[in-house]
Amino acid sequence: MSINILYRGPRDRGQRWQALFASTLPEANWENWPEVIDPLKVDVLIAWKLPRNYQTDYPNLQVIYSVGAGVDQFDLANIPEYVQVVRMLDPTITQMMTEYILMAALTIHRDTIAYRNLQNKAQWLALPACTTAQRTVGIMGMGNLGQAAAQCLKSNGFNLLGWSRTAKAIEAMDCFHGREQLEPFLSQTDILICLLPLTELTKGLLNRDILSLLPPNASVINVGRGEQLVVDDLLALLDNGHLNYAVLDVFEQEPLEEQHPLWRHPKVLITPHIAAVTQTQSAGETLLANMKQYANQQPMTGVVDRQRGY
Ligand code: NDP
Ligand code: OXD
Repeated sequence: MSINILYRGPRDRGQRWQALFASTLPEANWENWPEVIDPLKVDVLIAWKLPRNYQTDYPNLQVIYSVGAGVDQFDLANIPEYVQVVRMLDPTITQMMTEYILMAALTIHRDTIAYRNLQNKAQWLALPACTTAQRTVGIMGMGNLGQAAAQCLKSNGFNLLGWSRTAKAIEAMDCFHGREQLEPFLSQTDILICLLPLTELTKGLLNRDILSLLPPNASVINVGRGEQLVVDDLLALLDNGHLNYAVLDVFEQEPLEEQHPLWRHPKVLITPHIAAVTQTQSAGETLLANMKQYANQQPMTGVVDRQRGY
């Protein structure tokens, strides 16, 4: 069947994807927002942020496609149930996230933040060290990205634990699930990684009570969403010595305001939401494969479960 795609986002990306579709999926008509010839014909909207009045402007919309892996930037409750919400399940996003997590875990494991502080004071001081086999990494969110990160960390010698909503059996690691298994998961975790989607259940999850269940000198990596971590609680636990380091890529308010105490905290490494950045070529191919499925009336990959919210 023919499909009418409307893309909203950086123009150069839109033009590259338009050219890719023109050469490989001619039954797709591609338009770059806000230039729309017939709004009634739009059936697929591809965007990170949706245009303000999209429900009324494009009343025949069937698919909303996120250019990223997350969909929390959409107000899911206001998207009609019959509209399929799809997220970008792209191997390059997985690879970049895995690289970032390895970098962050090794930064913590080898005390890079402390050595940077010592270097700033020209101080030669060797800190106690251990091997990755003596360090346990706990991953919250054992989905697409969490499982890939676990494999990579495992191959670098770390002990691995996972925590998810439903039970999982994954080779060579212990998996926990649900609120009732959060305590045994956290109490054995030296480096906690948050890779959860943002939902009503995960908002504010990493608060003082939960983070206090980590053993003394544990550290936190947040690559999920800023709203999952209560920053004041994290700062309190870093300052009272319970937690060692934090590597943070996502924040409740982005960009992080200039005066925020996190920027200059000696136990914190900040990156500006770059753990995994959608790459135009690879994401274009992923999108194309999924749109072919849609045009052939086959199920697409990455369709969000509206009840779960991810
Ligand atoms: P998936 O949907 O594949 O996996 C989500 C995982 O989280 C699943 O294991 C799920 O459990 C678990 N989960 C969800 N809700 C809960 C809950 N209430 N309690 C316990 N576990 C829960 O997502 P991805 O791995 O693809 O992506 C995860 C998130 O990473 C994205 O939503 C996004 O927020 C973030 N992200 C950040 C990026 C960055 O640059 N910082 C880049 C890309 C993504 P179950 O398996 O049981 O369903
Ligand atoms: C994503 C992100 O969800 O970049 O893809 O955070």
